[in-house]
Amino acid sequence: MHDLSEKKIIHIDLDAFFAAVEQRDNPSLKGQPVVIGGAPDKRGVVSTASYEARKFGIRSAMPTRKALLLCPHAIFLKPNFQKYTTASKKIKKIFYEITDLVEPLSLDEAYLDVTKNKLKEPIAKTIAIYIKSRIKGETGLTASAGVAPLKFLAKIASAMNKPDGLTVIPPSHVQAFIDNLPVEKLWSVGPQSKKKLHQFGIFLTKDIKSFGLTKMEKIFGQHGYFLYQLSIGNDPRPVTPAQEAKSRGSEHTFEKDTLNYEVLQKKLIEQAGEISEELRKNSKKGKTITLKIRYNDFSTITRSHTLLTQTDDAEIILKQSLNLLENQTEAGSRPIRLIGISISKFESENEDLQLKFPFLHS
Ligand code: TTP
Ligand code: MG
Repeated sequence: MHDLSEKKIIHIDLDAFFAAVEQRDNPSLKGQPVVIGGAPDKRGVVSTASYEARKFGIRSAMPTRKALLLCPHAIFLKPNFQKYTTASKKIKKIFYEITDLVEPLSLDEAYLDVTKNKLKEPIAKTIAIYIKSRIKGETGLTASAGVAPLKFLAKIASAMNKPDGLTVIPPSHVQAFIDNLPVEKLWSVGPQSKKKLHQFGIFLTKDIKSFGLTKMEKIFGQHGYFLYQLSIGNDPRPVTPAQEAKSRGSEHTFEKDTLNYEVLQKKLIEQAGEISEELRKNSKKGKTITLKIRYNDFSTITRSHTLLTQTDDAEIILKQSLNLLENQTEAGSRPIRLIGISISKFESENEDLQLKFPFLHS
């Protein structure tokens, strides 16, 4: 195990984020089952549910129709992304006042490495309490925090006492904590890996340890190596500061799968316009245009074209997308569920590459 006194990591995750914002802004929703998501009659899914709604079994990603059956008196609301983004920016600002080593995972979630921090505060728990109270004061929302010397443990810890939780796993408790962790709690273990681990009699993380590195690698390959490292308290992943988005895009899921070529073209016109506007707002230009198509059986393809020069021009983006649609997809003959365009390879990335690999351009 690495020297665990080395690192102090905090994982912050807001509680029932979208629903909490709505309850904050409309007091009549407080204490009520609130569900944020797409409309029940339009194949929408639940984005999130307030803790009151979760008592009825409502969960994220569940069809809204099902949520309605579970709790007919719940209040269903459409998401209001502008509000969520505003709150998200506020919490990020607080994080950066503490350290630049912030790794946001989504609008409401981030890792902070506070081993060294701008507050010069040596006790990570004190920082976590401070962050929670600043978030409450500045956004009116509650957050849960996990404090641990390893990334994966900080994340598990923040989920342990939700909502408004604060859980600390001090270095001296780390190994015992890991030993008794069910394997499915480990970062990177999904339903498939869980099943396979169970088949080998590996249920708790200490079973990975006793299984041994050699056998883990033999059976699970690289993943086995990684899991073994976690089991002995080595999480090699540093908190990695956010990088600027590498692509910009726009996607749309149709209410009904479509065979209609004109409907697809119309959507691409809209999307090319949106992307161009977004690029211009951010003074960005991209070179690679990617069309994404999801057919009605959920199989998904992407097809790309790289231009000779960068662009932010809606017409050029549209022309290339239509070209890809016509020549490289089954549009018109196979029902399509989702269509999207994105653009990547921004100027600065190429400049970076040129600096690193000047021979590429000689
Ligand atoms: P989460 O942090 O996963 O969930 P949460 O904040 O609603 O609840 P918890 O208290 O358990 O942390 O996700 C943050 C927000 O992201 C959530 O409020 C809505 C959105 N979201 C989706 O839109 N779809 C999803 O499938 C999930 C999981 C989240
Ligand atoms: Mg959350």
